[in-house]
Amino acid sequence: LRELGAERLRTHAADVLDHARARSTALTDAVDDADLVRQHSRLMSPLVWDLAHIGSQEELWLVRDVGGRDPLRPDIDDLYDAFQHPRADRPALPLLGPAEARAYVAEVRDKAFDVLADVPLTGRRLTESAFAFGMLAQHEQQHDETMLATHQLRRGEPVLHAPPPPVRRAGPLPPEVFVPGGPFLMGTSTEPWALDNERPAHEAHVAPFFLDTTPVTNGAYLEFVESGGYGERRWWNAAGWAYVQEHAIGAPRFWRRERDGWYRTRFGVVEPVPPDEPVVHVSYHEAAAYAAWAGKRLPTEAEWEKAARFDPATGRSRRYPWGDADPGPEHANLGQRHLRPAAVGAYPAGASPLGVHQLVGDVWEWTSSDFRPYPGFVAFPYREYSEVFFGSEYKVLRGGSFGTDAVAVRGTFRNWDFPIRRQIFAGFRCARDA
Ligand code: AVJ
Ligand code: FE
Repeated sequence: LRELGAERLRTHAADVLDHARARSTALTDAVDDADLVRQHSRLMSPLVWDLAHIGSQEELWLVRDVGGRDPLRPDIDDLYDAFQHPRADRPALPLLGPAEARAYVAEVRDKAFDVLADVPLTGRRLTESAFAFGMLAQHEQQHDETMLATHQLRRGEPVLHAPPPPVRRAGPLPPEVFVPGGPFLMGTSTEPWALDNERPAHEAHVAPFFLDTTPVTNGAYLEFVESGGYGERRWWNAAGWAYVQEHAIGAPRFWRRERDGWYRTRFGVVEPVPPDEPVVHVSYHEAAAYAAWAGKRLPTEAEWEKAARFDPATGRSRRYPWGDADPGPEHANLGQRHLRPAAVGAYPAGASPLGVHQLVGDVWEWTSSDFRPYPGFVAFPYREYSEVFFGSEYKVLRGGSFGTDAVAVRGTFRNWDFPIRRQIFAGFRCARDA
């Protein structure tokens, strides 16, 4: 950021905020007002809540905190505080309506741009203020991914459209890649927009292991389904077994068996399950059960990160599997450019030095790790961003999905969710000890 200089930094911050807002607008303009205020699933907020929450956080963190400006709507702080109201209760709140929410986020954005134009971007303020703008762009993009997941849960005619992802370009790939044991640098102390939970950089050790070259495909997962894997107790941990029994789960979310094969619903389109695409919409428990059935296990997040970032030629950890360059369309399926994961082998330019493919983009990948702080963790700017979630309740997911924007994913980026969640764009790959 220091290298960019204050003026280019202002332009860059404005660009990523504009990019996020164009996406939020597209996701909320795609449906009518009745649909915006409806709760499509108890797991999700009405889309109109996400929209006004994006504005509310921007008001709190940029307009009031960074800018020191007067509050615009102090009366609605509580409505859009995610800790005050669980998702299931949000439709009953006296929320801003669609027109009010749109006007509110526009007004906040005007003020945030005033702040961006004035804020001193020098010395210590440079890192802190620039971070705040990057954090808000990431926050909005994370809610955009959540809104995309809400779209996937909504019933009705398709309203979102995008070109298909690239097809397989890589030649034949080995099923697994060997990852050497020993130390590597995990996390970051230098990535300017890294969130608190990605910091600080520290040495981590892994034992030598094998990692799947690509995420597990629908075709491979179907073998587990068809061989009766969901009904065999031995592949499941106690919580996972209870969960699939109670909810009568026998396949990934959004799959349905017809007389002539398996179909899935994807943003309102019903289509045959494509065998070469990474499986998506599986819980941690399903991922772990598949891995056990396959004679493997899920990778830890340290293993995932070593495979994604470690360059054996230099001993250095890269920003991304392909190097230090920001993600381009040739590297990874990100940013809702496509409305589905790409077939395995579609991104040879995005492979890591060890030859692991599609670590970034396509599907979030479940790891076996609980969400915990790195040694030396310091919460900032708020304990509520990460710290309150640390513990054994949440599992870490890595790498981002087709619905994740490039600003909100890195080789160090950590996402987390409950091990039963399936509405997120999550898949997995397997590992085994060497
Ligand atoms: C990092 C995706 C788990 O959506 O709960 C959004 C991101 N934090 N608003 C979430 C987030 C505050 C967070 N995840
Ligand atoms: Fe939020």
